[in-house]
Amino acid sequence: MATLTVDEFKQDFKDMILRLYAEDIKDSDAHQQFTALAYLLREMYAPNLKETRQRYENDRVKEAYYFAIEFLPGRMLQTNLLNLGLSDVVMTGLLEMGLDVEKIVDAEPDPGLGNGGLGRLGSAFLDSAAALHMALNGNGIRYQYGLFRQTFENGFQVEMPDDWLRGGNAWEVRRENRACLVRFGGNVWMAEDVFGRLVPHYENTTDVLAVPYDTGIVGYHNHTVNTFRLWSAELPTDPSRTYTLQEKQNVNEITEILYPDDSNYAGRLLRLKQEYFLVSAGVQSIVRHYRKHHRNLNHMDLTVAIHINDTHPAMAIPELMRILMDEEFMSWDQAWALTTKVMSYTNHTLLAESLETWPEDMVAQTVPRIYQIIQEIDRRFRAMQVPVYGDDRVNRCAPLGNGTVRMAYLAVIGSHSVNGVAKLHTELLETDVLKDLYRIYPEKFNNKTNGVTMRRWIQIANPPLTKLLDSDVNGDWKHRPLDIIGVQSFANDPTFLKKLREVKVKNKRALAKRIRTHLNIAVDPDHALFDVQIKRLHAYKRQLLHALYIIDEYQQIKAGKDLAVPRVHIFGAKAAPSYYYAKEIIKMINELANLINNDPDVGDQLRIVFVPNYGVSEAEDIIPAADVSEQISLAGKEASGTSNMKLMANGAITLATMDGANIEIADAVGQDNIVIFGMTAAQVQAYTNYSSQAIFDGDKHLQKVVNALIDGTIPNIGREGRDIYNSLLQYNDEYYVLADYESYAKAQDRITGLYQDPERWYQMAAINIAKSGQFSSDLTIARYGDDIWHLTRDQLVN
Ligand code: GPU
Repeated sequence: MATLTVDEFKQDFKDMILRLYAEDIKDSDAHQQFTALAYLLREMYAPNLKETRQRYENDRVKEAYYFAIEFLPGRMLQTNLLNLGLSDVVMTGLLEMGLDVEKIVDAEPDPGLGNGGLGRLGSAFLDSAAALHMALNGNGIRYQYGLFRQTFENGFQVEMPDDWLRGGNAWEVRRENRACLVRFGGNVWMAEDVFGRLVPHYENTTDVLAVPYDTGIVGYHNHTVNTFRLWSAELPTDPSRTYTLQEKQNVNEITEILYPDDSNYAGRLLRLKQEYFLVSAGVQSIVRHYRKHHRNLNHMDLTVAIHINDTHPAMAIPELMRILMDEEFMSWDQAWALTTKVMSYTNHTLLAESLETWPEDMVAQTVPRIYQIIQEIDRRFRAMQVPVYGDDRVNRCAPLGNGTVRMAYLAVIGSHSVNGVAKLHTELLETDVLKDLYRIYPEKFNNKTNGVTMRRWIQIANPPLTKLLDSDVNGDWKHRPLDIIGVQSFANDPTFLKKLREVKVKNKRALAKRIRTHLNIAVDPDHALFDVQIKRLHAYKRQLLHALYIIDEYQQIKAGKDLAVPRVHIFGAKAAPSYYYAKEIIKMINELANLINNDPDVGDQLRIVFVPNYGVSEAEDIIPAADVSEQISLAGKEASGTSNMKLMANGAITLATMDGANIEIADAVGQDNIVIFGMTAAQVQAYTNYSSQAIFDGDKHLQKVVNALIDGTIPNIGREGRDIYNSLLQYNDEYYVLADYESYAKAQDRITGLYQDPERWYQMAAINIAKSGQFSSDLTIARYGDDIWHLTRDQLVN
C-alpha cells in the first residue's frame, strides 16, 4: 500500500500534468488528467513490479503463465487506486481541485481485447493471483483494434472500429529488448548438423518480430505487482534486408484485430497465425528467461507452469516440444515428459461448433515444423493406445482426424491437467464431449468452477453496498471472500433489509439517470423491477425466450390487464458481425422496445432498454442496479456463465435453468432464494423426438405470443420476424425455446409475486450476497495454484 497525503497528491498531480503536457491543470482535459494519474500510479508501483519480478527470479519461485487469445481487463484506474490503497486520497484531491472524477474515469479506454466470459475470466484471475501473492503472468495479444464498438441504426447492430490505442496506453511499457522472432511458412527438413545431430533446416520462411508490452497487475493492499504481457507483431529489424509495403502489411495484420466471434471460428488463416504468434513468442520468452539461471531445461517443470486457456493456445505444446528438441537437443521422450508436466488446459465450452479444428494442409503450410511435431504426437498416441483401447476409440480422439488438427484432443493429450469451469460442465466433458480421452486419462480431469473478482464487482462497481457491508458485517470480507456470509445473520433483520433496499434503489436511480441522459428513455427506479440479461448474443443463451415473455406482457397490457409490477427489461449484448440470426434478434428486440416504450397504453408498466456497446464498463453500471439476473441458457449448453455470479453478489435474484454454474448457485442459496425453471440437461439429452410444432399447436397462449413475430404487431421486422418464427417452427427450435416457454413464464410470474413482498425480496437478496463468497475468483485461482500449478500463495484466503 502506498502512503500519500491529499496535499502531496495534489502537488504530484500538478507536476505531472506540467511535465507531460506543459500545461496548468485548468487547461487540461479529462484524458490528459487520466493519463497523468496513470503515470503517477505507475511510478508508484514500478519499484514493486521490479522487486516482484526479481523475487520470483532470485528465490526460484514457481511461476505460472496464463496463455489466452483474449483478455478483458476493464479500465485500470480505479482498480489500481483501490489496490494501492489510494482511492480516498486521490478522490478527495481531485474533488478539492474541482475536477470531474467521473469524466476522468470515463476518459480511460476500456480495452476490448476479448469477446466475453472467457476473456473476462482471464483478467479476473490475474487480479486475484496478485492479491494472493501468486506468481501468475498473463500472456496475450496486443490487438491494435479491440472488439468492435456497437451502435444501433434503425434497430440494426452497426459495428465501428475500436481504436483503443489512439490516445496511447498509459499503463503499458514497451520492452523491445525482450522481443522474439516467430517463424512462419517456408520449407523445413531435418538434416544432420556438424555434430551429427538431427536438426531442422529452414528456407523461405517469413519471420515476424514479436514485441512485448508489459502492464503491471497490482496486488490488493500488498507488495506484489505481477506482469501482464501482450505481444505485438512488427517487421524484424534486420539491417541486411529491406521490406516491401505489402510485407509490412502482412506482418502488421497479425495483431491488428481481435476475432469478434466467441462461438464458432471459421477456418481463418489469420487466426491460426495469431495463435502461433502468441504461443511461439510466449514460450520462447519463458525458455529464455529460465535459461538465464539454468544450464539446461531438464527441471523446468519445477519452476514453470504453462496454462492453455481454451484450445486457442494449444500449439504451446508442439512449440515447447520444438524448442526442447531442436534447440536444446532433448530426446522426444524426455521432451514429452517435460512438456506434459509443464502444460495444463482449461476447456470453456460444450458447443460442438466451438471445438476448434484446423485443416491439416493449412497447418502444414503455415507452421510446417509444428505440423511435423503434431503428426509425431498423433503417431505415438495411436501406437501406444490402439493396443489398449482399439482402433475405433483411438480414431475418435487422436489429434489428427478427418483431415484436421483437433485442438482440444491435442490439448488433453499434451497436458497433465484438464479442467472444466463448473461442476456440470466438467461432468459433461467426462461423459460426453471428451469421453474417449477421459477413459484413457481419467486422472487428468478435474473441475475448477469459475469465479469473479469482488474487488471490481462490489468494491468498485457498488460503493453503497461496500459501505453497508463494511459497517454491518463482521469479519474481513475484502480479504476473505467467504466472510461475506456474515450478511446471512441479517436475513431476518428488517433494519438491515431496509438499508439493503436503499442501496439497491440508489443504484437503480443512478442507472436510470444514465439511461435517461444517454438513451433518452424514462424508467422508474423506485417502483419498477429491473430485469437484466447481459451476455453475448447467442441462440443457446436464449435472449429470444426473454423477448417472447416481454411480448406476452405487452399483450396482457393491450388486453386491458395491468401488470402487477412494472418492469424494465435491460439487455446488453453484442452479436458476432457474421452471426446473421443473432443480429436479427437484436433488431427484433430493438423494434419491440420502440413499440413498447412509445405506446401510451403501456404507461409506466413496461420498458425495454437495450444498452448499446455492452462491455466491462457498461456492466459496472448495470449490475449493481439489477433486481433479476436472467441465466436462461438451454441446460447443457453454457459451460459456466460468470455474469450470474457478479449479479448474485450484487443482490440480484437469479432466474435460471439448471445449467453451468447456476446449479452451484442454486445449491448455495437454496431453492427458496432462486427461481429455477425449464428442462434439466438430462431431460434435454433424453428428449429425442422434440417437435416444436406440436408444442405450438397445443398452446393457444403461446401461439398468440409467437405470432406477434409475423402478424405486424411489431413494426419493421418483416424479414427478421419471419426468420425468427421459422427458426422456432420450420427448423424445430434448436434450443427448445418453445419447450421451456410455459415453465419460464410461470417462473417470471413467481418473480412478480415475490417482488410484491419487499421484505421477502430483500431477504432473498441478502442470502444471495451472503452466499456469493464461494464464487470469488480469489478462491478459484487459489485452487488452480494448489491443484494444477503447485504455486505458493498467501494463505489468508482459506
Ligand atoms: N466462453 Br470457448 C467464451 O466467452 N468464449 C469462448 O470462446 C469460449 C467460452 C465462455 C463460456 O461460454 C462461458 O460459459 C464461461 O463462463 C466463460 O467462457 C468462462 O469460462
